[in-house]
Amino acid sequence: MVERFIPADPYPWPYNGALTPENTALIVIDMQTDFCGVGGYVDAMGYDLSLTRAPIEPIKAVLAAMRAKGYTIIHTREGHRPDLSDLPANKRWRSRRIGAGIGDPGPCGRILVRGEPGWEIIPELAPLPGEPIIDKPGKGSFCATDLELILTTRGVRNLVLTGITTDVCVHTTMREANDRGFECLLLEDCCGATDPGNHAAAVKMVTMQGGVFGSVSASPAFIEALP
Ligand code: C5J
Repeated sequence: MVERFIPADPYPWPYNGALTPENTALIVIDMQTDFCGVGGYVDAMGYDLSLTRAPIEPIKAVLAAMRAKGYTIIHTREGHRPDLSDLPANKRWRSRRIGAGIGDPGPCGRILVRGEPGWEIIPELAPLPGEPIIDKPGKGSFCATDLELILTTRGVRNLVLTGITTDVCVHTTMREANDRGFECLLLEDCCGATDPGNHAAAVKMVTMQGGVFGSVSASPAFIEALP
């Protein structure tokens, strides 16, 4: 096997140099109107949308590069069934405390409810036919989904993580994946958080302990080195 690495911090990724379109997938997490669009969940909470919109263009570039080379592309969406039977009472209660009640009506339809306009992936990063979309009720992409089954069925061992928000759904997914033995790379400019300090801290956390959850790179270096 020819070893291939992406320049990354704290180690060139993946750890074993086994990087091919067959064993590696891009995961684009929750690039939905509810998290980065006017009138969505994050907007209703009063956070700065420019922070969660910042990764759109870098993700677009990574998507194009990985699609062109035949890598697996997977999208996720956070959302709940219309009857809210998969919405924990405490999650709803907390969201209502800050004026963005999950399941309540808003300018983009019912907040974080499957099938509503706000729940859709933004048009700029729309999935192509055949790209799996994982619908998840929680923050992690492995909880109550078939993501792990899809990855193992395809022989995927390496995950490139992008999306929003860095400190919540991206981090939870990265931790879940790492605990399952997947080799993870976070692309820092392809993520965004509702607070710049939280983004920076979430990125830094990954680099501790020799790469406690994997390694960190950025889209220009990643695209340049992608085999
Ligand atoms: C949040 C997410 N922040 N996609 N969800 O509630 O990170």
